[in-house]
Amino acid sequence: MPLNRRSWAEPFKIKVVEPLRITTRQQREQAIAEAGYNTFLLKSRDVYIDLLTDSGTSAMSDRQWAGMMLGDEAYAGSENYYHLEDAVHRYYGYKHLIPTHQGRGAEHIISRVLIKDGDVVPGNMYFTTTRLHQEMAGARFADVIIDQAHDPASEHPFKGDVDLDKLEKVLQENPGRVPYVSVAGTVNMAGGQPISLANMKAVYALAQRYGVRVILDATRIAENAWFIQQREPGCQNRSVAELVFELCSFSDGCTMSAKKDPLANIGGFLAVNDDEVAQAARNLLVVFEGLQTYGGMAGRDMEAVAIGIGESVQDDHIRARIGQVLYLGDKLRQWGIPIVLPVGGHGIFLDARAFLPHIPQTQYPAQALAAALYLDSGVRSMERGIVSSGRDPATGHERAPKLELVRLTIPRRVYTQAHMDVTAESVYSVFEDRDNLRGLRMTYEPKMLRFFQARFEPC
Ligand code: PM9
Repeated sequence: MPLNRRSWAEPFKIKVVEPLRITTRQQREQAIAEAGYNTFLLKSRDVYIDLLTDSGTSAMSDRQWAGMMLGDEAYAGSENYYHLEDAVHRYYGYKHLIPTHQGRGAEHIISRVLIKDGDVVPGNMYFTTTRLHQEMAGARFADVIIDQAHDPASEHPFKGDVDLDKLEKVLQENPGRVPYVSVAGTVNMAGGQPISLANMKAVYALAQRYGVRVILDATRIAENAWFIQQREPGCQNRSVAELVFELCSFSDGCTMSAKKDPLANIGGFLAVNDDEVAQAARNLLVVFEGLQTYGGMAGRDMEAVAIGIGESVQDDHIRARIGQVLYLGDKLRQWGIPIVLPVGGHGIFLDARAFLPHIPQTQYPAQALAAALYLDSGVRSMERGIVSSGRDPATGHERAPKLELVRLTIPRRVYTQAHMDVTAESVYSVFEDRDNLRGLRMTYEPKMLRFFQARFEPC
């Protein structure tokens, strides 16, 4: 029989390996109980396949490792800072680079520079650290993402799009009180869903009409560009690098966690075009992060980020990276497991409401599902629902998001197709046993970003 199938494979081969430890069910029962049923509190040595996050967990390339040996650890004016500045100019196009230790360092600085008490920041769905820094600087976040983003079953191709009517309403109702529009590429909390190029352009034009800046969260912008190449009419023959550059051109600056797209284990930056904003940001940088030419990074880390940025926008890389996520998603979908559709860029998001309809949101179904998956196989995932959403600072009430999700996040260039198979089989096995799962009660609740350290026990 003629074989007309053509598979894709990763555009790399493996040079260094790290052994994994497989635990028994009994060991996992003890580990998750000691961790207060919070996967963030597990020890990594008790985890088999770690899908907690794609943040800082990438495998670096041989070129990045070689670059680390060229770290210029000068306090001021490190050579690697200038390499990173070149990469930021070349691939994203912004004028000023303000290096930070990671993404939230950049969010802290830009929020303090631009936000005044009582301001409103509209954005395409919140992200935990981004919104918290906006709130701590005195603003209220207003969600202006399209409604489909809140529906796990909607197959809209660009669920990260901003609803322009919602945005215009916020701009009209709050004259002089909107410091910037906060736009994210591949919206994390919506399931890694992209914003279209046309929408990004329209948001920028609308914001400009009101004299308001646009600040892009460029953390996963290369993944966003790949979806545009695949789905947006007229973009099929454009490279991911070109699309990334154009997306950034519809903003006045960006925050970046270099731990995601740029394939580094630590690092981040703020990049802006405005000279005065850059100056104010550098003034705060030296107080909270470090000198203007290293922020929070060692020279060697800046080099790894500079090289990683170039690798992150290569079409072959992104095709394989998202291809692996799609592979896992297809398997789960074929088996009837409820996941957020379409499959996003950095992971599979299980729809815990549909998975565990008998557990009310007040008993943290996504948190319970993440714990159950760990118990089944040692696969570590993350809650992205009511626990992550936290409490409204004005009322003190829990914010109950429509999306109650468990994220299986795929680190870049780390796991193989076989790891995806093992993961899918474990999800299936938990799905079969779903009627026996119980909810959780919170026994310790930290004040801020509670999902990182909260503790639970079974109801
Ligand atoms: N994201 C993630 O696992 C790391 C920890 S928060 C649970 O998804 C966006 C879109 C992110 C993000 C981090 C940050 C902050 C900003 N924007 O972690 O501070 O996904 O480098 O970046 C995490 P840093």
